[in-house]
Amino acid sequence: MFNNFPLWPERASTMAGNVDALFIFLLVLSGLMCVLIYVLILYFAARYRKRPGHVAEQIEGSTPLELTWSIIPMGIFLVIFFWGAVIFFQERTPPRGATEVYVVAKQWMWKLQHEDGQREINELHVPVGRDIKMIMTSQDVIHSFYVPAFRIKQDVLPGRYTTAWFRATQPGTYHLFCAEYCGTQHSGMIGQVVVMEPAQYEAWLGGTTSGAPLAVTGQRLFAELGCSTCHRSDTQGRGPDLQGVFGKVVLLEDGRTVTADENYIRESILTPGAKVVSGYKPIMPTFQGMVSDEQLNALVAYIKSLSQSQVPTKSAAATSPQPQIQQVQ
Ligand code: HEC
Ligand SMILES: [Cu+2]
Repeated sequence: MFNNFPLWPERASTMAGNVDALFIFLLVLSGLMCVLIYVLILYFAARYRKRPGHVAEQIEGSTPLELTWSIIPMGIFLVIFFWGAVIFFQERTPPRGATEVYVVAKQWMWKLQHEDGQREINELHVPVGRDIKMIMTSQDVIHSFYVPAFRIKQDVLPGRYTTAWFRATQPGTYHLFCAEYCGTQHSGMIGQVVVMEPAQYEAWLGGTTSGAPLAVTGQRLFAELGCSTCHRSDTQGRGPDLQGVFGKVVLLEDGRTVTADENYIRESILTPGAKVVSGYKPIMPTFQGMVSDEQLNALVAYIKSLSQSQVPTKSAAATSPQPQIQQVQ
């Protein structure tokens, strides 16, 4: 609609149209209310101006009037609330089978790790039309991952994961900003998201030196750090078998339950005492300070890969039916 008129940033994700539609609705609604109020002020100022022989008359309550001005605004606000909530949940809920990219923010750069082992700095290459889920953490202070063309912005926090997702609809190069003031070079903490046609993307994947897939790096670390001495699939292990743990509900020693997501795995490695699995002794040592955020990501990716159902193969991810999100252009 406004593609050649820079009133809005480009729209390059499935979410962008939805966000803009709500934004335009709010803008038009506020504009109309503003006009209505000012027109009435002017009209009443003229209509009821001070004139000899006219005395103001106090109106003492009117139930129909009060009901009208309560119910109509409430209806309008509920529309805004539900519309906003629907978009919020769409943005919060990464579709199943999304391709995962791990993001580590630090003063002042973005480090990205692909499932297949490619690593990038301040650049993220993705194919058009595929759901991408970012699992993000910070090495130091709070940053914020902001891609205006996708209408996504998510704070990136030290010590835990936050996630965001998008599906790009237009090949091109888009700005990536840090949107949380994070120190002297904050304004320089910029990058780009390069959205490519699938064929081009395959060529890029092929032409980029990649290490082992992230889960394989994680498996190697799992052995090197000695995790495998306690976590074994035979009964000899002093720790629980991690096969199939990811995505499951875990019963804890103190009776609580917790879903084993990325944050749980991360916490289990850094602060094992925080949530002790039922039936086990809190003997697992902390690995705080011994593993970098990138290595943690690899460990998480490996533990995830042990739950096969959670890790669809590349082709399955590409062909599985995706929830269609209504797009307003
Ligand atoms: C000394 C033995 C030991 C070592 C070494 C060890 N763990 Fe553990 N781990 C345990 C025990 C015991 C538990 C269960 C009690 C608890 O939750 O603290 C556990 C729990 C876990 C859990 C939660 C499992 C669940 O079923 O919910 C994860 C994930 C985990 N460990 C990962 C790791 C990783 C990754 C490493 C290596 C970096 C590692 N562990 C090293 C003993 C160990
Ligand atoms: Cu920053």
